[in-house]
Amino acid sequence: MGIVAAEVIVTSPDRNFVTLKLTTDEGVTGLGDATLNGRELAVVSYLRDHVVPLLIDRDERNIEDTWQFLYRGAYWRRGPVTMAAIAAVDVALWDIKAKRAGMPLYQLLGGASRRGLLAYGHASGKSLDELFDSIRAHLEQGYRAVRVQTGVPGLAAIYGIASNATTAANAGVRYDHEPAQRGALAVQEDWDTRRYLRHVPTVFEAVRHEFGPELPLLHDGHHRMTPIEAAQLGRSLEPYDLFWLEDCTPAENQEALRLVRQHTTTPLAIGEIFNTIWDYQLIIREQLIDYVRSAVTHAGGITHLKRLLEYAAQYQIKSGMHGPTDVSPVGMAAALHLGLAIHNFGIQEYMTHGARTNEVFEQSFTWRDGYLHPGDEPGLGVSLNVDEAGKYPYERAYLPYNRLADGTVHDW
Ligand code: KDG
Ligand code: MG
Repeated sequence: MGIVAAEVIVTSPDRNFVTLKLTTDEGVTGLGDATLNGRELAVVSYLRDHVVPLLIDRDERNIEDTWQFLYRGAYWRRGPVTMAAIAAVDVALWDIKAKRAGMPLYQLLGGASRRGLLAYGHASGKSLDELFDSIRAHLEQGYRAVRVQTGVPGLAAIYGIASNATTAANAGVRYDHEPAQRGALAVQEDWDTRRYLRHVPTVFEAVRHEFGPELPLLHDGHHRMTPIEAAQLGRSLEPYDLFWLEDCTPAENQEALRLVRQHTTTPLAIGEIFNTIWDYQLIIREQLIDYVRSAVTHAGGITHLKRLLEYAAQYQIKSGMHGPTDVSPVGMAAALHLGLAIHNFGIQEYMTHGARTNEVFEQSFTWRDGYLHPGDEPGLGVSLNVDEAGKYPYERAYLPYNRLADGTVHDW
């Protein structure tokens, strides 16, 4: 028994991805996603320079022990770089274990708790007409739930709007007709919370009027509001029955969510930038949120996210795993296996990867009638075509950032 090789593969077919490939002495391979959008090479170095030397000759069967060894053994704990690196090792070890067992990974996690995973896609438009077209296009593609992001009058470029090619390329919002803009420095976008707070409820009113009461609608506040502004937005959206309001306020200060919760019954989702169970400790215990947004890739892998979701389950809080295109097909596959197995699955974010990405990563998942399923191949069900990956070297790419009208940097 033992790991004989650990390779860190960086490829940029439609955007940058970092993948860890482990090989055992029996020739079994496992893949893990370590992609941290905009800071990819920091994780590459963490893995190559610090983690890989510790993996050679380790017993690949001892997943929990390896997790604890990498987490506690580093002395310096938590943080997105560390946790993405640990996640990649953890997922690769689960992939190996499931392949050796001859089972799809979800079987090792307890088997299927449902037939498939309800998924939501990203509809957006600068104007209402564009937004309606985008929602219709998503419904035609089979989506049964949509996230709604809208332009705000007076703001030239804002998060999540398809017609802004830079946002599309860098923010995980990928549209087939828009090429990735890579190699550029971080692009500035605009923000004005008062304009946004006035406009968004009018958009949801129009969307409900056009598409009726049944369609689950989601919205991402992308960390821009203060707690009292978030409370105001949650309350003003109550008539439109959102599935969730995401990242309504940055929650490094978990207690901020108390204030939001006191004022609104709009369900709250948070945590795509959190990376450990400890980031959620208070907001789960006090039931200040309804959905956990962490991705397997960014929250320490299957081992840690499963633990976190089991903690959440005690408080009737469900999963809503992050799934933009900056989570690689390997990270998505891990999410699908975990989501199929746990009892407290809520919804899965799903944006389709580009054609080149799908050539680099061969995948077994299915997408039918609005539901995802990881497939039944042994392991994760993803293989990496190393020759294809080699055609696309890393290209530096940054997320955008925000400034207010007076030039102040604002949360993006
Ligand atoms: O890398 C940043 C993106 O993953 C993020 O902007 C996407 O907020 C996002 C979402 O909800 O998918
Ligand atoms: Mg988000």
